[in-house]
Amino acid sequence: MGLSVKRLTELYYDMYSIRRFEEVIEKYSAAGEIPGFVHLSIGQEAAQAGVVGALKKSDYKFPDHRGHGAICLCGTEKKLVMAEIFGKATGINKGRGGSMHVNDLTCRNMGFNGIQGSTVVTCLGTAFASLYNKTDDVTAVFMGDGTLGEGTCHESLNMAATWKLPVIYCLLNNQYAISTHYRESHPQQQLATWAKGYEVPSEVVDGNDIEAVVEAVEKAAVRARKGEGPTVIEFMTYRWQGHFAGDPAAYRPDGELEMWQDKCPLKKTRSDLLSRKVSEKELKELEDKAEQEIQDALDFSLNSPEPAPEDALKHIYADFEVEDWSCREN
Ligand SMILES: Cc1ncc(C[n+]2csc(CCOP(=O)(O)OP(=O)(O)O)c2C)c(N)n1
Ligand SMILES: [Mg+2]
Repeated sequence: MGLSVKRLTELYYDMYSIRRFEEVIEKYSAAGEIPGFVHLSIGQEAAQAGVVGALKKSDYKFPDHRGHGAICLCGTEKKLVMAEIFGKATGINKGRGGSMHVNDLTCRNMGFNGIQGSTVVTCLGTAFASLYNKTDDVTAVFMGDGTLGEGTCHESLNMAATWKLPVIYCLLNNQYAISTHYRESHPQQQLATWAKGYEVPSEVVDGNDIEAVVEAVEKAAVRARKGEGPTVIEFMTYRWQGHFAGDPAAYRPDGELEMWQDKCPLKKTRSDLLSRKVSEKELKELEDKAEQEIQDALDFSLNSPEPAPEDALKHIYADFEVEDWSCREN
């Protein structure tokens, strides 16, 4: 099938900009400018941009802890996402969320909470809401190979399959859960076969090939919107950095990183576009535009204030401030 040149070019922009976004986050994290743990998604751009790019704005997305890339593409301005990761008052969640808790319900980025396997369950709620309210919004949940070991994944797939809920399980198999290779912690050669026990269709996709990612997600979304239930898609990919920013990843065998860097999703799409007659000049202009967008996001983040100490208890609970707890004492 293949995507149009226009669409592939837009997706290349998305991938390039989230790569630059993450490189900036890596640099400032190393410099101690970003509070807390940061999990980078460099190398996984095709899976992140392809999943979000294949969905509608009103489809629910549940990013995971390694989700900056997907989060940036759900519709929130990148500068608001970056300022959030810097813990600044101007961040989309006013600096209360940080790297792992960026959410923006206006574009149905439903956020993460730091517990692996938790959103695999809570995402059933939005999927059920679509069914109950008869909308055609699907729910896409990101999960890693390691997360699949959580019992919640089985409970979730069991219920989604039984109730034919419109869920797309986006299983990003980046080979490792912290330092453990997936073949050391799962019996399957390919994790997608996990779905067979629940009679749910599943597919293994080259997660570094954006066209393959989009095609698989679109197909799963069509099924889900027709009421045919969930799909599991295993995207084979790799994170170039260690588990968290600063992890030297000493557990990886020699040459493995380089092998995956050869399969860089940006490099592949760039050369596909060149072979489809997009010029070097056009691509360079696009890349410069992305560089500028990320530079602007960085300037905004660095120049933004920290949350004020006197506001520390604000914006933590929905609809009421901590001070309002007094009303519950009676
Ligand atoms: C319930 C739970 N157990 C353990 C952790 C600690 N932890 C955070 S990320 C992670 C590994 C996740 O691996 P994977 O699902 O493959 O995602 P990846 O980090 O590779 O993107 C673990 C064990 C956690 N956050 N929650
Ligand atoms: Mg993993």
